Amino acid sequence: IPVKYRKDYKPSAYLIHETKLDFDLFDDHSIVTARLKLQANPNADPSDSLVLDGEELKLLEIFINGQKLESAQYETDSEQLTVWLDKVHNLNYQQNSFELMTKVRIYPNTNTSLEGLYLSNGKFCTQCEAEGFRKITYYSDRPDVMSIFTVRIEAAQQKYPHLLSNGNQTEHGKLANGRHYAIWHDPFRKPSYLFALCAGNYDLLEDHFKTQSGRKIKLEIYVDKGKLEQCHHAMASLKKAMAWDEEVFGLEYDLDIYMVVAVGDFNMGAMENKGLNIFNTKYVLAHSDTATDQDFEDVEAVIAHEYFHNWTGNRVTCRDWFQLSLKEGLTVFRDQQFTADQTDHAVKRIEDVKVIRSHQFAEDAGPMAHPIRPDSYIEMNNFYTVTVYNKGAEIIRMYHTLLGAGGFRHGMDLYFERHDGQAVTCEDFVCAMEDANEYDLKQFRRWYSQAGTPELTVTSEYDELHRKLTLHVKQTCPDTPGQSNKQPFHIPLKLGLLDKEGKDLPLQLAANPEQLTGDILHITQLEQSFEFTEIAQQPVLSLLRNFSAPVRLHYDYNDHELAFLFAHDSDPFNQWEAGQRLFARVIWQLCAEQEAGEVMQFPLHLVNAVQNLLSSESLDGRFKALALTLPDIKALIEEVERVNLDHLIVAHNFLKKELACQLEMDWLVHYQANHHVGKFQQDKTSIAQRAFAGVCLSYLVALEKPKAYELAVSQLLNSNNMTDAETGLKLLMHSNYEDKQQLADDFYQKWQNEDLVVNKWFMSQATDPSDPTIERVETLIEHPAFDLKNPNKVRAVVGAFAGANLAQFHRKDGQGYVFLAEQIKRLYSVNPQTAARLTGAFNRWKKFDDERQRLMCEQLQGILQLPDLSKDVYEIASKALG
Ligand code: HT7
Ligand code: ZN
Repeated sequence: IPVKYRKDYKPSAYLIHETKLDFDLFDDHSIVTARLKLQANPNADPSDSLVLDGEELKLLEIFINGQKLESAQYETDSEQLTVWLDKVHNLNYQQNSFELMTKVRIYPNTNTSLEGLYLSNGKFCTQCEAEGFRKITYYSDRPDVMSIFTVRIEAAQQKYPHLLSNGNQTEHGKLANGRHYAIWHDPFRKPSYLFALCAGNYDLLEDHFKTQSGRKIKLEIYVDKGKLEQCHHAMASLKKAMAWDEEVFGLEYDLDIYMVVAVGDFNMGAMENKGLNIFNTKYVLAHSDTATDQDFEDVEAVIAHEYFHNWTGNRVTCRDWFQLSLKEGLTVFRDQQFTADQTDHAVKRIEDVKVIRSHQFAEDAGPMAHPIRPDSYIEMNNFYTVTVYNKGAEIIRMYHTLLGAGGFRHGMDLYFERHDGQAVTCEDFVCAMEDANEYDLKQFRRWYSQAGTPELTVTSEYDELHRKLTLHVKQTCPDTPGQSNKQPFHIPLKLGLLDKEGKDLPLQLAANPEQLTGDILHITQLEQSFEFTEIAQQPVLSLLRNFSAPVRLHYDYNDHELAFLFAHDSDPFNQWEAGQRLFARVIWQLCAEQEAGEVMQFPLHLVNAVQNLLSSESLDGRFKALALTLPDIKALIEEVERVNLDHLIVAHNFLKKELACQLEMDWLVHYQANHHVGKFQQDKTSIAQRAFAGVCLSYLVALEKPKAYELAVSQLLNSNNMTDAETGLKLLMHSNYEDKQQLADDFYQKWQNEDLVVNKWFMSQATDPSDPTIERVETLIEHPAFDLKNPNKVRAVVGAFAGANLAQFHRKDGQGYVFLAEQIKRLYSVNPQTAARLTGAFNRWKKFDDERQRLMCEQLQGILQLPDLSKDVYEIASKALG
C-alpha cells in the first residue's frame, strides 16, 4: 500500500487554465463531459505524458484539440488516465495550450462512499475534498492546480428543479423531454476540491447581506422539503459571521451569492465549496423544539467556520494536503474566536480545551500521532484529525498570544496581501507572521514538525528574605511514531502570582527581561529558571492561564492552593482548572484506595469548595455547569500510563454520588431556581440557566431516588424545548430508572419523523453505561430508523457506543470490541471514511489491562484480514498494531 511523503512534493507538470464541465444527470447514471484547457507548467519538469487522476470512471470518449485519441495514445487504470502527448499528431504540448475533452459515465446512485457525486435522499450532491473530484472526471486532483470553472447541469425539471454549482448562474432554460439546464460560472480560480454541484427539489430560504463596502449579497439556504422553519438560525448565523469577519479581519465576501445546501448523508460536518457550501443537516437545521442550545451553538460555529474558509482556504488555499492545517487550524481558530465573541470567552475556552485534552492528547500519545503538518499518509481522509484541526488552532492561538491581537492582524493582512489567489504552505504563513511583526519564529516552527504533547514540569522556591520567587521549568516531549529526541518548543506560559487576597502581583524578572512579555513567560529551553523580584509574600501560582499552550502542566499543587485558586483566580480558565484538578486528585485517590483494598473515603473538604461555587452570584451559569462537571474519564485516562478502568469508573461514580448526597438540598434548590417551565427563551441568561439546572439535575438523578427520577421524568415530558428534554432523556437512559424503556419508546413515537432527534434517541441509549447495553445496541442497529449508509446514524449508535460508553465498550468479556469490529466489517466497503473513524476507537488499547489489550488486538488483527480492505481502515488498524 503506497505511502505519500511531504518531502516528495513536485509541482504539477500541467496546469489547467479552464475547466468546462457538462453534467447530464439521470436517476441511474450520469454523464460528465470535461473540456480542460491545459498547458505545460513552466515551473515543473517537462513531461511527455499527461497523467490525470480518475477513479470509478467509465471512459466513453477522449479527444485532444478535437482529435479523437486512439487506444495506443492513452491508457487508463483504476487510478489514472495517462495520455502520451508525444504520440498525438501535430501537438506542440510544450509550447501551446491544448484542449483535452473526456466523456465519462459515473453512477451516483450506487455511490455509498459519499465522496464524488452521489445521491442523498433523492438529490444529487458532491463531496470533493480531499480527493473526491477524481470520482467525477479525469483531472489533476490536487489543490495547487487551480482553474476557472464553468459548469452546465442538465436534469429532469420536475424532480430536480434546482440545479446549483459554484459562482454565478449565467444561463438557464428548458429542454425537450421534461429536462432543463443551468450554467454556472465561477470567476475565482479554484482547486478541484472546492468544486460543488447540487441538484434536487428543495425548500429555499432567501435573505441578503449588505457588505461594508455596500455590495448586496444574496444568501440562500436549501433544505429538504418541510424544513424551512429550521433554517432561520443558520441564516442569522451566516449574517453574523459575515459581519464579524469584516469587523475583526477586514474580510468581505467576494461573490454576489452565497448558497448553503443541507444534506442528510454526509461524512463530516460541512464543506466550504466556493459560493456553494454543502452541510450535514445537523449543522444547518435548528429549532428549539428539536435542537438543543448546544446544537444552536454548533450550527452557528460550523456556518461561521465554512464561511471563514472563503478567505482562509479558498482565496488562499493549500499547496498540498500536508499543509491542511494551514486552512483548518487557522479557520478553527477563527471560528473559536467568533463563538467566544458571541457567547462567553471563558466558557468557550474551557470547552475547546476539553476537546484537546480528551481527544487530541489521546491522538498525540497514540499510534496515529502526527505533527499538525504531517510528513506522510496512506489515506488523506484519515488526516482530518483533532491534531490538524484543534491542535492546529492552538498553534494559531499562540501567535495571537505572542504577537497580540494587533500583531496577529498585521500578520494576517500580510498573508492575504502576499498570497491571495495562491496555493501556499504553512511556512508561507509563518513568514507572513514573522515579517509583519519582525518577530523571530524560528524555534516556534517546531510546532509544525514535531508531534506529541510537550510536558512542562514546574517547581518553585520562595525566598522571603529577598522577596524572590524562583520558578524552575523543565520541558520534555515524548517520542511518537517515527520521532524521538524532540527539540525544545517555544512555549508561551501565561501566569499569575496571587497574593493572600487572591489579587495578581506585578510580574518582574530579576534578569533577562525579554523572557517575560506582560504575563507571558517564554519557555524556550529544556530547563530554565526564572527569578521574580519584589514578591512580598509567598504567592499561589496560577500557571498556564487560559491554557496558553497545548501542553501538559505538572506542578505539585496542594489541596489548599487548588481550593484557593478555585475560589479566587482572576483567570476563569484556571479557576475551572483548579476545580478539575481537585476533583481529579480525589478520583485518583479513590482509585488508590480500591487498589489497596480499602474502603473509599469521600474527602469532606470538597463540599465547601463546591458549595461556594454553587451559590456564587457572580459566576455565569454555563461556567458553573462546567466547573461542577467532573473531569471527563477520557481525559483522566490520558493522565496515566496504564489505567485500571474498572476502578476509575467506580471512583468517578462514587464521587458523583457522594457530592450528590452531601449537597442534596443545594442541588435541589438550584435546580428549582434555574429550571423554568414557562415561556421558552433563548437569551444568554436562559441558556446559562438551562445548563446549570441540567448539571444540578444530573447530581439529583445520581441519588437514585424516586423523587429525583420524578423530576427528570417531568423535565423530559413537560419541557417545551429540546435542551431540557434531551437532558432528561439522557439522565434517565443512563440511570437505573425502571420504566426507562417505556420513556424511550414514547420519545421515539413522538419524534420518529425528525431524523436529528431520532439520532439523539439512538445516542442516549447507545451511551447507557449499564449492563445490557450491548444487547440493546444490537437491537438498535436492526431498528427501521437505523441506516448503515447514513453516517449520522452510524455515529449516533456505533460511534457513540465505542467513543462515549467506556463501561460497555470496554466490557471485560470483550463483547464491546466484537460488536465494533462487526460493524467495521459491515461498513468498510460501503463507506471507508466512516469505517476508518470507527476503527480509531481501538487506538488507545495500550492504556488498558493485559486482557483487554489482548481482546482489542484480536479484533484489530481480524480487521486486517478482511478481503479488499480499504486503505482508510488499513492505515488505522495497521498503525494501531504498530
Ligand atoms: N474542509 C472540509 C473537510 C472535509 C470534508 C467535509 C465533508 C465530507 C468529507 C470531508 N473531507 C474533508 C470541512 C471543513 O473543515 O470545513
Ligand atoms: Zn474547515
